[in-house]
Amino acid sequence: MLDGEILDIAPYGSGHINDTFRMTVSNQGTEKDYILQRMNGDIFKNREELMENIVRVTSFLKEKIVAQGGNPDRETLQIIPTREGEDYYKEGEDGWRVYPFITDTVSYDVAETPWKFNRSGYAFGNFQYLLADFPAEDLHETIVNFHNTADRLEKFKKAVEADVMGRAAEVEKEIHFILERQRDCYFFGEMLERKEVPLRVTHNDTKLNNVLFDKLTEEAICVIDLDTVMPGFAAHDFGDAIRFGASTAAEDEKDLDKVNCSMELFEAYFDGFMEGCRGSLTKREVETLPMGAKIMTFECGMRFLTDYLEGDVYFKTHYPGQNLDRARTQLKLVKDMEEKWETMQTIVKKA
Ligand code: ADP
Ligand code: GN1
Ligand code: MG
Repeated sequence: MLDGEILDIAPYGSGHINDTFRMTVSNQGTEKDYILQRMNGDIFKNREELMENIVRVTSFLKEKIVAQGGNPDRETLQIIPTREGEDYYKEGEDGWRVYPFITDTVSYDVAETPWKFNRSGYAFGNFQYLLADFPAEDLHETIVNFHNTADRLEKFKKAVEADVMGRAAEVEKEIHFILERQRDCYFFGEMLERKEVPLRVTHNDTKLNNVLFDKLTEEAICVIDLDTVMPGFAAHDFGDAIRFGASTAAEDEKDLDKVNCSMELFEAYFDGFMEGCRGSLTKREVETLPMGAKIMTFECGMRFLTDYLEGDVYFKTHYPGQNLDRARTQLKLVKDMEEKWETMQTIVKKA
């Protein structure tokens, strides 16, 4: 519940899913900022369950952070309940939530230095470490089959088949590239069946702009965007971060010559992630980290292309064809990772 007068509400951040606003409230002469968010109801069908997850996870994190002598007001999100004591405000099909705005922080769309990327790796590794004994069975699956790559492949094939926008012919090369590599989509599912890797509580959307950096210390202090915290693979959290942050260009760069996976950034993130996980990953999990990077990038490319074929109904776009540009950068990154496979293996063997 917030008392006071709303002075300003302005769009904020560059997320692809929710509508995010920075809201300034004045109360008895003091101004305070909040993050006001409309959850995307097309994507998150069950906001009740989603918010239950977030409240559980953030309460758990708060206790851990306090126990370790940290500052929970800066190191975790915390939901501000409504006047009625609900976790969020329901307005028809919409759901709105409010978090305190964590002041003097910044989130990056590009890793400015390997060191900053290293710290984001630490933050996501630490996030997973802190949640290692969270009761995973308490979590709802907010998006079913979110990182089930085999299921993403099926959905992609259906979109190609249906071709509702008549765009398939234009992207024949990209379709071919994906189909040539479809075997990879089963990698983690098969590993799980053979019980070679465990399911952990993971973030599942570890891109660089989902962590807040302290402007003063330049440390990555708070993992945000908790909509997809669910049981998953450590290598997926590692891989999704590499996909976005180790790229030498923007996610929608048109000039593919500029798009490469930087091994310097890969190594920086690997070191930070391992530090944050504090030895909790098994040997096999560490071995699968490069595959996590390749598969998360491949899956994301497939998702962007699926959305392009379906008429841009999932990811927010700011110009026509943006999802195709995004898909192309991801597929270029996959190709580049294949060429740098040995280097990635050498880096993870350090551990
Ligand atoms: P989306 O799901 O659309 O990506 P996010 O939850 O990631 O939405 O929020 C979008 C952006 O808003 C983030 O990248 C970050 O820059 C900013 N942001 C979100 N929560 C906070 C917060 N509590 N304090 C400060 N900035 C925030
Ligand atoms: C979305 O919400 P945001 O912008 O942090 C998406 C991720 C994709 C990413 C691609 C819930 O992340 O899975 O990897 O875009 N989130 C959801 O940039 O689908
Ligand atoms: Mg986000």
